[in-house]
Amino acid sequence: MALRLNRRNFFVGIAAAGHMLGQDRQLPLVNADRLRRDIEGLSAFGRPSGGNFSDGVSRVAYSDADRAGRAFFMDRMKAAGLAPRVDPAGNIFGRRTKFSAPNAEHEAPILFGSHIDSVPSGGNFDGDLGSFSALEVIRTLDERGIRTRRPLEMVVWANEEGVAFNSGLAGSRACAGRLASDEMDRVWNGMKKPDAIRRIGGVPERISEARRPADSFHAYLELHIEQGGTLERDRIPVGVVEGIVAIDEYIVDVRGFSNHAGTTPMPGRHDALIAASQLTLAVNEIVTHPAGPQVGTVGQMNVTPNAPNVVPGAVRMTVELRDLSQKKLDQLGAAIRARAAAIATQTGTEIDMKLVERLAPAIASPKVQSVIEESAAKLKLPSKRLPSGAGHDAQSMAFLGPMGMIFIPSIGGISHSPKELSRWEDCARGANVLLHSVLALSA
Ligand code: HGY
Ligand code: MN
Ligand code: MN
Repeated sequence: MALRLNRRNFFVGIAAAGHMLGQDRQLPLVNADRLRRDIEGLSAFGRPSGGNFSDGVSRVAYSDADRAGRAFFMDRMKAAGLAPRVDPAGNIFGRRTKFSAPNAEHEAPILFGSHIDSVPSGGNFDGDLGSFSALEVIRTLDERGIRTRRPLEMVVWANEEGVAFNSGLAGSRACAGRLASDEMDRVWNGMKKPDAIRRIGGVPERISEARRPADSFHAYLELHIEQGGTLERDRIPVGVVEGIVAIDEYIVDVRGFSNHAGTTPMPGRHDALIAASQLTLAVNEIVTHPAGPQVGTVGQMNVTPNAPNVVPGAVRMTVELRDLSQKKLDQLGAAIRARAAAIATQTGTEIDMKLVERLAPAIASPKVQSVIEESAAKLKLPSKRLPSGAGHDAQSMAFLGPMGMIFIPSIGGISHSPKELSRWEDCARGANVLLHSVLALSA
């Protein structure tokens, strides 16, 4: 039987449905399906062969997968009418200049985006959500014919994860003028840093031109998955980031003496892996006593010669420390260094501990935090303020101007893993909060 509705009832029903969804039909909303399709499309670049979306991705910066993923992203930008610009550091920018006021092109833009490089065997939401949501915001404004009083500039940062060259936020630090003096001399997996930057369309000889002056944007916004379990535990769909932790990364070289595993008596061995193992346990003990929000991780360890019948002669390992307080990281670093010296003496090895990366903590702008909260409220979405235990390009941008971050829940608090997962409904909600925060800041 055909469902017959008279015209008036039909429109009353539609309006009620719109209102029931908790969304005023006048509010512009992103196209959730298109956002999902883009994130799923990107996930193919670096996917394990024969795998599917849930098998995660390895799209390490400067790799072939990263190059292919970036090309895919720039094609989507062009399809949306943007002209992607790759800066000398390899960051991808897209600028929207549909203004509501004359001379608006001279106003400082709203800058928003994230990254699309991943850790090895990572997930398909870390960075990808914020990057494609930035593009989706621009597409939605275009479709709704909305003009803004400021330019809007989206960005995909290069090498946020820092797996390549052991130094993260590489593209956004170049933008913020925060590159280390030896940064361009570094070699990683046999690849020189300038060659890596060229691989993604950057111009290392002109990397200083990637730098932007302070206040070159009105505000910076980044949507990101929480990568922790707070929002899921509290059943809150939107996180308003108060601040981002400081990160210290050390490379530790342990030198012992390689020898025959069968003919070298246990006493008197100079086993580099024994020393490295004791140091790994010491890091865990020092960081957890006294208990606190600080974290410490030995995530990478290379043993030389790494053969079952040879006493390890050398070990290179990383020690990564994080906390909102740089002072606390300094104290932890000193305690670990002292313990390393004692272990070296006990094991007859030499241990060098070198600080290779220091990312300063960053406080989000109170004004931008309020804008994010008000945008969530406008969309009838509960929100809560929380710190970020993960590092983000937003902490580079904090050196140039006011920044804010929007979080959505990570299922099980899992990230940097193929099991990283967020609900598509939460992705769309986060993108809508980004959309309305951009509108509020560019009004
Ligand atoms: O390691 C981090 O905190 C970020 O995901 N790059
Ligand atoms: Mn990230
Ligand atoms: Mn990450």
